[in-house]
Amino acid sequence: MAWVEASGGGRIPGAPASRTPPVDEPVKPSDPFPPKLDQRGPERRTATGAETLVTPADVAQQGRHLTTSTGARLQDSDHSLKAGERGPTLLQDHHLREKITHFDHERIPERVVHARGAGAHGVFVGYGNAKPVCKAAFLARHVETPVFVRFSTVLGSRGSADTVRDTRGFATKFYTSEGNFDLVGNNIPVFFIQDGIKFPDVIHAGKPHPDREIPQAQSAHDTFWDFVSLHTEAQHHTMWNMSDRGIPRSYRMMEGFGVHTFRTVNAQGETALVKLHWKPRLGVHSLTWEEAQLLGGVDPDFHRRDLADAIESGAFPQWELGMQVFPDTPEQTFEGIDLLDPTKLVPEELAPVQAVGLLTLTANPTNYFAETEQVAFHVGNMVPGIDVTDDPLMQARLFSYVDTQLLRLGGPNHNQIPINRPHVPVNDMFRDGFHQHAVHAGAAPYKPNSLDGGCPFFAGSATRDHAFVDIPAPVAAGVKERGAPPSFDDHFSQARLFWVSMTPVEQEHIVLAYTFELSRCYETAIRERQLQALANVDPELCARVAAGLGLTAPEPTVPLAEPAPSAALSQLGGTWSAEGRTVGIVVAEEADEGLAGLSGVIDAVFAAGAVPLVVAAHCGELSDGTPIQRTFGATRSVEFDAVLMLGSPPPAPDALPVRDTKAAAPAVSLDPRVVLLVQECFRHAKAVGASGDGVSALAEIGLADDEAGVVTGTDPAGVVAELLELLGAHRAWERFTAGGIA
Ligand code: HDE
Repeated sequence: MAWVEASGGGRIPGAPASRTPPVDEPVKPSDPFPPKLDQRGPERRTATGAETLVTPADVAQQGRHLTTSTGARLQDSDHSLKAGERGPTLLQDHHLREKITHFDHERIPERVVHARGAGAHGVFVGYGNAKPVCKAAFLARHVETPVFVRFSTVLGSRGSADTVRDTRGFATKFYTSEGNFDLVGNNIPVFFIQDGIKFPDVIHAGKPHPDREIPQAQSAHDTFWDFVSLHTEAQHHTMWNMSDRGIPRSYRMMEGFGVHTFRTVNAQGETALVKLHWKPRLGVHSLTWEEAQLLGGVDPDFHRRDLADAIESGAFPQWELGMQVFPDTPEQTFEGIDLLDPTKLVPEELAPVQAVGLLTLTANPTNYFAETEQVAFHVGNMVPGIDVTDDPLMQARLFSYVDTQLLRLGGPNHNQIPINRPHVPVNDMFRDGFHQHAVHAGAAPYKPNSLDGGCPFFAGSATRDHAFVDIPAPVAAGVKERGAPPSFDDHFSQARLFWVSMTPVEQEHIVLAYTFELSRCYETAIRERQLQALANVDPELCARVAAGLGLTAPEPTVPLAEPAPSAALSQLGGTWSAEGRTVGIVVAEEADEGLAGLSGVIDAVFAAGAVPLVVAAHCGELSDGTPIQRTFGATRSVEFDAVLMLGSPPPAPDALPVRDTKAAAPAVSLDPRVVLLVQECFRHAKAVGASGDGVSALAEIGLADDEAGVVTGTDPAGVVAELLELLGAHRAWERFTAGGIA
C-alpha cells in the first residue's frame, strides 16, 4: 500500500473518511523556525568525548512528521482508537498508551532545596593575574570558557514566587579545557550551620510546616525561628536574610560567594587559601519589602523574567570573579578569623577582593527542563589548581550533591545529559546503569588491562597532561571525635559586624524585617528566645524589634565585640549605570504636547541601556504610532525602577470597580490606577518625573518637586536625563530616612 501524505487530505484506501481537522492547523510539512541566535545550547560532545555531541538519531524533533517514540509516522494524534465512533477505547491503541504514559512520567523530583531557579549560558574570560596562586587553565589570560549559571531561591517549591525573602543560589558550571569546574555558591557569604550534618535540620525547620504544608517559600514562621534561635551559629546568616540582601532587585544585581575557603595551588606547587566572590557590574541592589510582597502576586516570575528579558535584549549581565587570598598556614586563620568556619567572612578591608576574570551571560536556555532543570552541580567537580579544605560544611557537600542527582535525575549517568557534559574528552571506564547513552567499545573496562592495549592511560605529568592531583595538604592530627574547635563557639561577633556596618536606612529595614518575621510566629517563647539572640548581637537592634513585638528587650548574655565597620557590606553610597533598568512612561493620548517629547524620551532611555515601557489606557499604539507596552489595568509600580508622567491620564472608566473614595481627601480626578502607580513609586523611594501635562497630574496626586528624587520640567529631555542620573543611586534614599517605611 502506498504511503499517502496527510497534506492534500489523502487517506489510506479503504479506511474510514477522516473528519475535518479539529483545528485550523497547517498540514503541509515545512521547515521548522530557525533557532533564535540568543538561544544557543552548550557545545556538543559525546559522552566519550568525540567532537560532535550527537548523531541525528540521538536528537528529538528530527524530520518533518509527527512520529511515535520509535519513529513510526502518525496520521492522527487527536482521536483514540475506538470500537466505533461512539464506542469504548481499545486497549490495543498503542499510540494512546505511549502518549499518555510518557506524559504521566514527565515530572522528576524537584530539588530538595533550590527547587525554584532560572539559568543562562555565558562565557568566562580569565584575566591571567591569578597565576601566582592558582594554575587552573580557565583563569589564564584571555582564555574563554563556556559556562552555564543557575540562580535560585532555597526554600520554595519549583512554582513558588521569585521575590520571597530568602538566600539566593548562584551556581556556575565552567566547561573548562581541564574538565568541569562547578562553583556552587550563594548570594550570602556565610551559612546557617558550621557542620553539614545539621543541613537536614536547618532545611526541615525552614520548609513549610509538615502538618499543613504552609507557609510556602518563607522563613516567617515558628519552626524556622525555633531552630535558629536555639542554634545560634545561624544568627549571622539570618542577619543577612533580614537585611536587604534577602530580597534582591534582580539576579543581575547580586553578589555571589563560594562561602567556603578553597585551597589553590600554582604551577610551582605552592598553595594558598582563597575565598571566591562574584561582583556584579550593575552593583548590589534590592527591592523594598513591600515591592517584594506585591511582586509575589503581580509577577511571581519577576527575577526569571528580568534575567531572560535582559539577555534577550542584549543587556548581558556581567560579574567579575574575585579572590581573597590568605596564606596557607597550619592554623588556617586570618587576622584571628577561622577560615574553616563557614559562618564567618573576612572583611574586604582586611583582605581585598582581587578580580581574576569576567563572566558574561549571553544566551537564554532553549528548553527549561533540558537545561535549567537537568543541570547537576557538584561541589566536587574541581579542576587542577583548585581543591577542597577541611571546612566541615564543605566536606558534607562533597557527598550530598552526587547523591541527590542519583535520585533526582534517576541514575549514575547524569553527566551524560547534554547540559552536564564536559567539553573535553571523557574516558571514565564507568559502564552501564540507567539511561546509559554511550555505546562503549572495547572489552576491558578495567585497569590495568592488556586486552584494550592498556587504554585508557593515566595522565603522566601533572603539568604537561593537566592531571588533577590532590594537593598533598597536611591533615590536622587528633583523636576521632564528634566535635568542633573552640573558635566555632563565637556566634555573634560577625552578626554584630554586619549590623554596625549598615547605614541607618539599612538598619531600619533589618529591624522591620525581624519584626515582621517574628510577628508571624505564634509562640511567644520563640520570639523571646530570638530577642535574646538579637540582644547578644546589638542591644539597640533588640530594643527596636522588641518594641515592635510589644515585648521587653532582654540584656545581652555575652560580651559584645567591637568590630570595625566594613563599608563593603553596605549597599549604599556608590553610583552605578542605569543599564538594564526599566522606566515607566505614563502617557495620555490627548496630551499632544507630551507625545511630542515621547520619542526623544524613549531614545534617551535606550541610550542609557535602560528599557522604556510606555504605559497608556489601552493596548496597541498611540496616535503617533508608538507601541504601548503596558496598560493602566495590567501593570503595577513594581515593574519600574523609575516613572515619568508625560501626560495627564483621564479619570477611570465607569466600568472600573473602584471603591468610593469620597471620604478620602483630596479627591483626585485621575485614573486611580495611575495615582496608585505613582504613589507606590514614591513610597518605594523611586525616581519620579513629570513633564508637559504630567506636571499638573503629579501636583494633583500631591507630589511636589522639592521632594528628594522628584523631577519636573517643561523639557522632557531634561527631565529624563535627571531621572536616569537618579537611577545611578538606585533609590532616593533620603525619603526613607525622612520617616517612610519600606
Ligand atoms: Fe547546597 N544543595 N547544600 N549549598 N546548594 C543543593 O543539590 C547541600 C550549601 C547550593 O542550581 C542540592 O542539586 C548540603 C551551601 C546551590 O542546581 C543538595 C549542604 C551553599 C544549590 C544540596 C549545602 C549551597 C544547592 C539540592 C550543607 C552555598 C542549587 C539539589 C552541607 C555555598 C544548585 C542539588 C542548582 C543545591 C546539599 C549547603 C549552594 C541537596 C548537604 C553552604 C546554589 O545536594
